[in-house]
Amino acid sequence: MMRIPIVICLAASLCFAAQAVIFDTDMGNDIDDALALAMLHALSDRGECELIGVTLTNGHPAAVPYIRMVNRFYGRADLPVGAAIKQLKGGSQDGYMTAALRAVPAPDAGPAEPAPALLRRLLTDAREKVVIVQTGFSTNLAALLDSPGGAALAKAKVALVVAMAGDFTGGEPEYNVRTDVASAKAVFERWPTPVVFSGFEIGRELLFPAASIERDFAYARPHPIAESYRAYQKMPYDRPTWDLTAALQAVRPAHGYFGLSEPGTVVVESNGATRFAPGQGDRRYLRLDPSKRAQILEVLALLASQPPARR
Ligand SMILES: [Ca+2]
Repeated sequence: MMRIPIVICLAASLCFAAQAVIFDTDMGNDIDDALALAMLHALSDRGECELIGVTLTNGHPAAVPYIRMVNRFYGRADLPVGAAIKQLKGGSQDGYMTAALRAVPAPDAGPAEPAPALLRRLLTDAREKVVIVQTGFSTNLAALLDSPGGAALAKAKVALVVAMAGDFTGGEPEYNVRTDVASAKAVFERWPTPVVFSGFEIGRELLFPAASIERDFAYARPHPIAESYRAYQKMPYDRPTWDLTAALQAVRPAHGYFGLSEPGTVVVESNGATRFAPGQGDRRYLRLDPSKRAQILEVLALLASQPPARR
């Protein structure tokens, strides 16, 4: 009589799989993508998620080697990386990648497969539904969505997309949207799963402290993320945490860091402005309670600076 529950518990613990996450990023255009990638490695080390791949929408040639270098630092040298399929105007910058690769050299692992092909493969192979954190342009998700069987695959294998995109208070065309308007329109209006947006107004109100870069990343020198941050702008500077907030919400949706809007639909205007309409639909956007600002910033800094478990 006593044995049965023990066996069930053992089986359950062996079967437990952390939430699989794909990070879709325009790494290199701004520094928050690098901090968000560090967070996803830390959250994977903690068993809170499993980062299963990184897909790029920045077509700069340093982007794939840079992601591989960071993955190697965090003990995941074999993590699949998908290359961007186009170089978008204003979206193919090298804000820090070459500088960081000089500081933290990594072996050249050769060419990477195209990002939409990797997305398709990861989703096809996934046993459970995957969460996609999209912190760049919508190019890859749109390419998957409009490929044969792509919409059905997304519906079957994606639980949620958390996208850093849009502006839900000011209405200005946000960078990730206006850099590839057609793809953003396709994904935000037609993607067949719920989408949660961390709009421009969220990360802008939560500035990553330069002091954390100097203090919390000192356990490794050189540290790829700290070297990237120092190369991106003249220190000291505090940078908005746009992409970090999307990663946090994707992996810890139940922690209540952010409020959520009512559900509705998002329309993308031809200039890249996003317009939210409450009602029918499964799009929501994050809301920030200013009294939680210090708590959220502390969590973001702790996770982004967490030493690798696997080195
Ligand atoms: Ca980004």
